[in-house]
Amino acid sequence: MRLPIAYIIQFTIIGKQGVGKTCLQLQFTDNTFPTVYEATNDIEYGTRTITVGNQRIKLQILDTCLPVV
Ligand SMILES: Nc1nc2c(ncn2[C@@H]2O[C@H](COP(=O)(O)OP(=O)(O)OP(=O)(O)O)[C@@H](O)[C@H]2O)c(=O)[nH]1
Ligand SMILES: [Mg+2]
Repeated sequence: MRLPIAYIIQFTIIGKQGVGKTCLQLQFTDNTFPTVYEATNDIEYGTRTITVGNQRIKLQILDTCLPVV
């Protein structure tokens, strides 16, 4: 039987434009690397569930275009 999700942890990736935020997110959640650069205009969202010990943890990753000051 599949273990229930014990925790949900949300991460927000921020950083200057073009530093690789979207690539980092897609590599982590989809195991893909975009071949064409396309600037993020809003917020993208991906998830990945990992198991630590006997607990399943869902990681929610938000990819943003928030300005960094
Ligand atoms: N060499 C190298 N290039 C990378 C890496 N990660 C991303 N890039 C390249 O950097 C460029 C920008 O990547 P994105 O992931 O779209 O960057 P971003 O921070 O999401 O950009 P914005 O959405 O415009 O803020 C792309 O041309 C990627 O191919 C890396 O680890 N190494
Ligand atoms: Mg982006």
